[in-house]
Amino acid sequence: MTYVDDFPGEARVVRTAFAIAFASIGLGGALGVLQALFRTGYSRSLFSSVDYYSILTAHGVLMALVFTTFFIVGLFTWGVTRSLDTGFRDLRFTWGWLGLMTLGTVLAFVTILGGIVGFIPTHAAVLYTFYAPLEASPTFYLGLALLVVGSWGAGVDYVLALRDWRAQNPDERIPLQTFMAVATMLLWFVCTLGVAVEVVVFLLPWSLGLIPRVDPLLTRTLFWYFGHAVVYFWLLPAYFVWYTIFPKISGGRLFSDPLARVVFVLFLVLSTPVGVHHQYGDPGLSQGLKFVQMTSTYFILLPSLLTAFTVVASMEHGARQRGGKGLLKWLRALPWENPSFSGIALAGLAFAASGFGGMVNAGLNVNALVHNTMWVPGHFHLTVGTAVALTFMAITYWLLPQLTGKRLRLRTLAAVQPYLWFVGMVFMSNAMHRVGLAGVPRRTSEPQYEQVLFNTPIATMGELHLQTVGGAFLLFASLLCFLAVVLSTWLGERGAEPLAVNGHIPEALSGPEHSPRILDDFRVWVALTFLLLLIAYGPPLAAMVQNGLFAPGSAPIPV
Ligand code: HAS
Ligand code: CU
Repeated sequence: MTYVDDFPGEARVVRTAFAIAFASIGLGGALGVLQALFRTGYSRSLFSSVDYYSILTAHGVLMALVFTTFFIVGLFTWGVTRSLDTGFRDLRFTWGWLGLMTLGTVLAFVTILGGIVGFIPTHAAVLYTFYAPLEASPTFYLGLALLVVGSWGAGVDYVLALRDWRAQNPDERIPLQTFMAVATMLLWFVCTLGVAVEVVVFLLPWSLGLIPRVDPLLTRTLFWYFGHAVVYFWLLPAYFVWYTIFPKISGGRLFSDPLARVVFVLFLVLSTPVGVHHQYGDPGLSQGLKFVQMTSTYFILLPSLLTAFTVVASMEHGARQRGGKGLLKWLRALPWENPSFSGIALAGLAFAASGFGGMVNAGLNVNALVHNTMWVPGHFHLTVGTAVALTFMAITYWLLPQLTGKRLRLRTLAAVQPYLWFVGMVFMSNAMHRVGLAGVPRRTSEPQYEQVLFNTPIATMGELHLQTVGGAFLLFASLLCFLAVVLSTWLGERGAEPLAVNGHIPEALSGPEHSPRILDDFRVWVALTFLLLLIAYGPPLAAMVQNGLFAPGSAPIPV
């Protein structure tokens, strides 16, 4: 039986979440092309320099916050109910949180739109990293708050489903997919606390005029408490796919289930006490604090390095099952024509490169070279924009037949789509990294400061701009292919015969019985997480609050 027949109600929830995710990536992607044309100087007449910031905010919010969150709650809804083999307690609650997320998204989007069209009296040109002193209309903050609160509801649904399952299976180990979904949502609860306080206590009352001012240093620190960990809220669902589905698509089995659990626990514990690595340039924080959080940032490389070895080993196992031989020749035995496979493998390659970029960013001294330059957007278009987004698109091809009962259509388009994305992104992100090294700033509509010459060691600025725009068009073409495949499959007829899709996921080579049971005790890991947070964030936050909650006594802090 396919998933849609076993869990028709949950399948509808997943499809709705995916539909909103895909609408956002379509719209956000189109704005991305405009962004590239404007920033490179190819078409400065598209819109005004002022509108640039609203468009950039819309692009960032739609891609990084809306597309990701909706896809993730859909993916985990599928994974939890499938792996526990049980539906949610009450689907009215489920539709409630999805509705809240949708309402929040519409509110935030319309508020941003108000900055571009005259007849909506709102604005939110504050970028997707929304901290003071940039101020948006209250509805922007309210919308994002609803999006986050709605996503908490998803976490509640997963935890309740796990509880029910536990009551019936007291001695069994938590199925891996549910373990991963719950660990990720716990990380999400912990890190969104920062942004919730930032929005509810400070930004919303401030934009409503209830309090006259806020402390930019405090709100920025609360934002980055959330702003780093959120990247692992995006990455872990991709890892969920890499660990639990990708080995099967490669033709084999996961190497080690215990290691996958250890990786997710490490992310839960270590993801949040590192946010200060986004504030190395911040004069309000001490050098010692920056040094400590740099060190913990280097610890958080560990679970990704473990992942690289395990996922590639599982892939090699798959290739050898398919008859692959030799030191590297086995790579040829992999199903490169299957877009679910190629998309994830290419996403992994992009992540290997951008992980090294992350190590560069993380160095307290080297960061000064790249901070606030185009290097950083280059970094995150490879991480969230490829490792995560391409994985989500690739696995959609595998999930859609299970969610709709319909055969995947336009297979040739699907097969070329991941390659188009990868090539487009190689051009665009490579050019972004390189112009960043030459000093081109990010977050500005006027990068061509008068009398400033940006020197590129290799290639001219013109060539790099061409690569950016060419890459952006390839990415957009890839996106259109993706959307065409999804739409055509979705709108297609369901055949008379039930579709025989095999959603079964084989056991890992080394199963959960090879790991200690304490790994499944989330109470221990959440307690440890809060202990580390207290050490990492307790002293600086206490000092800021002591300095005056809303009106700091120190001199104005430059931004
Ligand atoms: Fe980052 C800035 C450091 C990972 C996203 N990052 C950003 C921003 C975003 C972002 C959005 O320390 C900008 C925020 C803004 O707007 O200002 N980042 C890191 C580090 C890591 C890292 C150390 N980032 C991510 C991930 C993201 C993401 C993941 C999204 C999903 N980042 C920074 C720093 C900054 C920063 C500073 C601030 C910069 C500044 O100055 O503003 C690490 O987690 C990376 C670890 C990764 C690895 C790679 C392992 C390789 C694997 C691939 C396996 C291969 C396979 C395929 C499976 C060690 C797992 C094989 C295929 C074959 C064919 C063989
Ligand atoms: Cu970070």
